[in-house]
Amino acid sequence: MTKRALITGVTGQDGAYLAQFLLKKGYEVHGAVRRSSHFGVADHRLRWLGIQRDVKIHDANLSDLSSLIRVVTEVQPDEVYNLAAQSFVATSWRQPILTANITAVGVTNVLEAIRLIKPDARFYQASSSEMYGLIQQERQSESTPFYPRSPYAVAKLYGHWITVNYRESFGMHASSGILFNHESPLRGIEFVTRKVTDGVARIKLGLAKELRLGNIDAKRDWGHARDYVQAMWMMLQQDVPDDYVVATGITTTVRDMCRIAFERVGMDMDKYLIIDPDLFRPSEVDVLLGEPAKAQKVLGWKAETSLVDMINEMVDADIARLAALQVVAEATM
Ligand code: G4F
Repeated sequence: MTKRALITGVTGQDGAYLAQFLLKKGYEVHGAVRRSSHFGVADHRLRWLGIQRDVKIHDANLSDLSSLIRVVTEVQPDEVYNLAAQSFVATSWRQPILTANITAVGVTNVLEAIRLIKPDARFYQASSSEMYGLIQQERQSESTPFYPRSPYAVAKLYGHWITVNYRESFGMHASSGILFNHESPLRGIEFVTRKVTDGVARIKLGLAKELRLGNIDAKRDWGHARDYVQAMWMMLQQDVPDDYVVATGITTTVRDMCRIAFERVGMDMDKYLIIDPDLFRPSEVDVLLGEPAKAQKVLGWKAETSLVDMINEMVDADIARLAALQVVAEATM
């Protein structure tokens, strides 16, 4: 029997990689997508991976329970992956209520739709290492206490605990993946790795003269999104639902990540990097470092891609993308 998966946030970085991974496994893949007047733009990641015709798109919104009930009724999924969120930390201070409605309460809406219509469906919640915030242990594992530092992290913490609660209250197969930062050429331009690789590519091609960043002393545990979506699927293949940290176990400063990107194109970072105080956050998560031992032991999962390989892949992709745009612009002049 062909398995059916429903992915909220299928047009995002993780949604696109997960859809590709599940299609390769023979799944029928459905995506719940918030209606937008920009859909031709919104599905660009599915197009990049060449799977836009293979994913069945449904119109739904995480803040509208009735739309989720309709989609779950139509799809009758075996597995539901809740990846949709207002996921940019910096925006969460400017739109805290929207962030709470989507990133926190939206999780309950998805869980309710499943509980009412297809209670045997397996559920994955995209939890976040941002929940550790002001870290309480040097390496963060499933048992490390949380201390969120942004409206986004507070909302994610709600989503995490409501997932645990539905598992314990209703016996649902609901798992939460506490994913540390994960990036790729499909990462949104607002996140620091992609901002850096796009910026370096622009400087290399003569399209920009500088790169402005905020707190480059922050440290993150960065892995590749393509590796991380596999852990999501592995969680839902377990007999018993549970929570898992997904990380590389290595932490690096934004400064050093940036240096790797400049080194890829043979340029000196110090000539182009400008620190902009406006890009600092009201409260910062200074350092994150994951302990992925449980995921490795129980799921057999391990991060495969090094930070250097990932940043090189991203810089190369941004150079290719921008060079192609330049060719089109010149041809139409
Ligand atoms: O790339 P970031 O915006 O990612 P952040 O805030 O760590 O959150 C990401 O990872 C989380 C998992 O831990 C996800 F839950 C979340 O949805 C998102 O995917 O920023 C990383 C660090 C921060 O410390 C930030 O202050 O980079 C620092 N930074 C310095 N200059 C910058 C910049 N971040 C951005 N976005 N832009 C800058 O110019």
